[in-house]
Amino acid sequence: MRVLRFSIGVGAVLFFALACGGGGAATNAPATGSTATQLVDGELPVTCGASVAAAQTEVAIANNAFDPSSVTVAVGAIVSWTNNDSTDHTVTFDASPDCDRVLGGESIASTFNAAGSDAYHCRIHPSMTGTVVVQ
Ligand SMILES: [Cu+2]
Repeated sequence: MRVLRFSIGVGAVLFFALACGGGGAATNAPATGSTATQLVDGELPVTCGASVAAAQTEVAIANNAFDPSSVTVAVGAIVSWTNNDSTDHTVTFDASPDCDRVLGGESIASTFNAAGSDAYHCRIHPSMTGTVVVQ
């Protein structure tokens, strides 16, 4: 604490800030076993490029439509999209990111990092829309 005592006023403010910071960190510590729902700094609510095999929820793409058009998943869940059409489609989130093309006959998957409602569409066929509700 000697370093902080260059001025009584500044020292008191620093001491107050340190005391508050320590108390806040302790109170805000997540309960044991709970799932973290806060995004890491700079992390998007959706991350593209997850393992299709690891997906817990599957959305089919057929006849220029997402089926089902709305799914509800838990925070941290992986959702896959399988394109059963012969034409390409995209899974593009309205807010971001754009998870790019799903070639005909292929699959992609994304991870949902935060609670909320993530609307998406196909960039090539704007009438194709869907929503992932994350709880
Ligand atoms: Cu499309």
